[in-house]
Amino acid sequence: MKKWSVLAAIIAAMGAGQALAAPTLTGKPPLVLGHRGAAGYLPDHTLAGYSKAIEMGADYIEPDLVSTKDGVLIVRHEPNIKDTSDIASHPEFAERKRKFKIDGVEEEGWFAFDFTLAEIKTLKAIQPRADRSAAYNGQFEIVTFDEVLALRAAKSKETGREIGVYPETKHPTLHQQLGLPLEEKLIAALKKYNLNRKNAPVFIQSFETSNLKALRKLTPVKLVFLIDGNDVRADGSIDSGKPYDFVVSGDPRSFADMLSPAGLKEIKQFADGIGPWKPYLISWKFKTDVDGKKIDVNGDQEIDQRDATLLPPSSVVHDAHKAGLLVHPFTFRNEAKLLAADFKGSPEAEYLAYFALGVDGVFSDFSDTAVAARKRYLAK
Ligand SMILES: [Ca+2]
Ligand SMILES: [Ca+2]
Repeated sequence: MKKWSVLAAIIAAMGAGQALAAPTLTGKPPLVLGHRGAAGYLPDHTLAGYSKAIEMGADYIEPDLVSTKDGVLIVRHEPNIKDTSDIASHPEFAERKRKFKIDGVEEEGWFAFDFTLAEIKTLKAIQPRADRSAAYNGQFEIVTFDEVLALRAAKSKETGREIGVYPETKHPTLHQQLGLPLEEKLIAALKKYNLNRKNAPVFIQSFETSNLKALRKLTPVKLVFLIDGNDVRADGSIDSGKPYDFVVSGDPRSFADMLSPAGLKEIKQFADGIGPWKPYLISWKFKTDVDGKKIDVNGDQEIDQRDATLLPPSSVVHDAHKAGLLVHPFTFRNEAKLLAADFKGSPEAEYLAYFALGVDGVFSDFSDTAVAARKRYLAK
């Protein structure tokens, strides 16, 4: 009864008339995708983090791929490693700090493509988020995609369940321009581990369309187009942004335009699913003052999602399923400040709302919470 009442409350919060629970595209339970490993607990993209995600029950682990100077795929969320490694405390690399435009936006730091793998191996990973534990900083090395696939194989054997891998090509156009393209090396690594086959437990994801189109010709594994956004405005509308390959090719469309029925039909030509930022599915709005500024509703001197309330769900899951596309929204996190007021501080309640929409998987920093919520959802 208790489980029902939580779900019912969320459905009610999302607006009357919403069907109780929509099925996933395949009818199978939604997947738990261990975002950057176990990002809520350990530094991103470390073997310890991926192992923890697997222990917590994640179905897939999620390595982000960037290239070193000598063309080796390593796992980092950005080419700029200033926030995810201890490079700032390596005086031997001080002079290698520089400014560089990543997809048209200037950054300062140390860039993976300026360093050989041997140099990268002298560094250690650190926690990039100020609100998460720094206790593991400096303990784990930066690893290659190959090492992640070896871990996946070993853990699959050890646990008796086939762990999936969900690599993301980071900034594929930029890597192409640098003469360090990611795609063929990615496929070669999958081949080495017998994962470049139809029905392999693999999804390749990208925020760009052109490399997915190229990959479609190179591999039978499933492909996912990520749909990014910059911000949720006070009224709940989304400031969308554009895929960088559209910027380069002069395609005027935004990420949001690709969620129209016509856009989804086009995506289906080169991908098996979409990975939308989660407010594209259920957005949230803020109360505003006379100047249109967001109001601190709970009076804690911060403006965050606790001050926002949910809007009714969009038709994106329905429309994507109708186009034959899987839907894997990102990113689910436990921190209370990242949860709309309707969820009353419960990350499980947020998962239940999205599961009820029929999403096919969730990218989560806290796979244990996602697995618990899924269990509760499936038990109803
Ligand atoms: Ca990622
Ligand atoms: Ca507040």
